[in-house]
Amino acid sequence: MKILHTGDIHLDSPFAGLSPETAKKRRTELRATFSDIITYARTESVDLLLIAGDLFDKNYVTRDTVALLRKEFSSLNCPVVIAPGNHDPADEKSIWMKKDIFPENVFIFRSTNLSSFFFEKLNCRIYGYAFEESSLRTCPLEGKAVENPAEINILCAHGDTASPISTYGPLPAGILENFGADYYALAHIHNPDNATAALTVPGAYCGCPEGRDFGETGVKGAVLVTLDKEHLELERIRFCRRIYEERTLNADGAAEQGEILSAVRALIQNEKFGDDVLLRITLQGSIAPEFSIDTSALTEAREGLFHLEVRNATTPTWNADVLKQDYGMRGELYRVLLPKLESADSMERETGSRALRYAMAALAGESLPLE
Ligand SMILES: [Mn+2]
Repeated sequence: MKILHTGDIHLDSPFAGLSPETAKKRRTELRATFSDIITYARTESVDLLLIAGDLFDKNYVTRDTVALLRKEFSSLNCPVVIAPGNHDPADEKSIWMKKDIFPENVFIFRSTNLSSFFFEKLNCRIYGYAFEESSLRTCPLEGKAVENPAEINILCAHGDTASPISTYGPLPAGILENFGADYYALAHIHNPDNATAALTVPGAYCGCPEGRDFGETGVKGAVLVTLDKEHLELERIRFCRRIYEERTLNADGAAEQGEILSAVRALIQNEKFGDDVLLRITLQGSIAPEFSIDTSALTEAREGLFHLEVRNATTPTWNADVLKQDYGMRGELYRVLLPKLESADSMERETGSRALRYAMAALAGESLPLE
């Protein structure tokens, strides 16, 4: 049988950090990506669609989104199983508790207690549970095992394998192993590769189908699972329309805006980034203190990209002799910090130079990322 395993879709996400127009565009694209997932499930004739939580970003859902879900789920010939997560918990007010919203092929877990749906034609039982609020401190699988090992047993759940004391539905390895499912369809960790590789049971984190900020870089999608009692095959399918990428650029010794602009352009060209990319470039290295980089002007190198932002994390190089004789604010700062800068204690020297970097950046109207 074939299963499409998705989750962490976060419909109606705010896409903070983008301009209001771009954010609106991204919200529309995210819906289109969700529709692509449904279309894929239909055209590939999957037997089951699993949504392992966080279908919505917040537990209030726009009318358009509800209409979209009804339309898309109705278009499928297969069951859809949903296990609400920490962002869209099954509390009393949630859409999950309303009657007559979803078509008959949609099966929803509504309690933190483990339960299951059995699909006879597939000889397959889907176990799962719901978050009932934005946190879940216990593991609903604890002390449990599948009822009938002869069936194909699958867990569809939102949870955290990273820590046994997680407040997002801890899923300790031992408990998963003892449960004995043939596949664990998990969601919650948006960058799924490491968490999936660390699993000691057959399963995967699906990851989010669209990155939503620079914490969610790289290609995103869902997992196509082909399985029977003896075989399990996983394939990651790309669904994302856009990709977040981060790069650093060494601006050491740069003396003018044009140099940095060229370097930014070259980086974009070398990486062959296209209009599906949202790129953040962080400038590093030391530059002359009198040169103040205009990061917003650098975004003119954006052409061809969907979005470009440049962060300035360079540090100014100071000429101590000049600073000593500077009777302005910079020189005064230097003289105040001098005992620290020349201290025999290396910690003191470090504190002094860090204070000087921040202060110099502040005087230049820039902010340095906190160290
Ligand atoms: Mn999520």
